[in-house]
Amino acid sequence: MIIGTKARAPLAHARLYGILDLGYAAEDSLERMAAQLCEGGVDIVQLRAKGRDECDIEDMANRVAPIFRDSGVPFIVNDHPELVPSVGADGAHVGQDDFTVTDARWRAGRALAGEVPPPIIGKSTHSVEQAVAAAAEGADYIGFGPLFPTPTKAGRVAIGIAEIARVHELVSVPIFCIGGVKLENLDAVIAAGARRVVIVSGILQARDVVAYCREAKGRIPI
Ligand code: 3NM
Repeated sequence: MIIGTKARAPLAHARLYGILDLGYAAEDSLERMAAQLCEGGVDIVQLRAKGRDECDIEDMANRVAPIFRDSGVPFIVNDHPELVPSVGADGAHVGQDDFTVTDARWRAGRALAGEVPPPIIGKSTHSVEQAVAAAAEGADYIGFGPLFPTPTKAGRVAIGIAEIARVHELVSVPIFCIGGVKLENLDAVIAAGARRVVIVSGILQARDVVAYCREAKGRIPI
């Protein structure tokens, strides 16, 4: 297992977070989609495969990890921090009902403690209070949303964009605004104070994934 040094590009400068979500990306297209996300300029990427067996997720992660590593794009595994060492990922993302940040970090780093940079641990948050708590818990970054209703996370109440400015005042770790973000509403999300976004279905359902990523990234101020 090799951890590429380029994959440690600072999270602090990340603006566009892409997710390789099996709800949209066909399993046999993973390598192609991964390459397109890299070509489009995503700054960080996650593999999200809800409902899939851990061994299948490990296989899929092993297929795409070298692509992200070669492009210097930090690679995050959703929900399964224990896979981080075996697939050579850079970190894991956990939800509110999953592991604590401390537990996720331990699971993600225990096998290689001391040999590689500490894993990046991100956490989903759905309110300003949860965002503050996740930062206090030691999350390296947070997701904040869903801003808008989205089929990618069906059933979760949208929190809107009014709290984006306040969460940026209170939380100093990188905040990735997520949920229903598309090119159509990206300017409004940025005007509300977002500095970083996650776009899932907008990117994965685009006719031209590379162009969509480039357009989105170009609209997020440096
Ligand atoms: N997490 P899309 S919203 C995976 O609010 C995910 O924590 C969310 O997908 C959260 O860009 C979401 O297709 C779905 O709306 C984002």
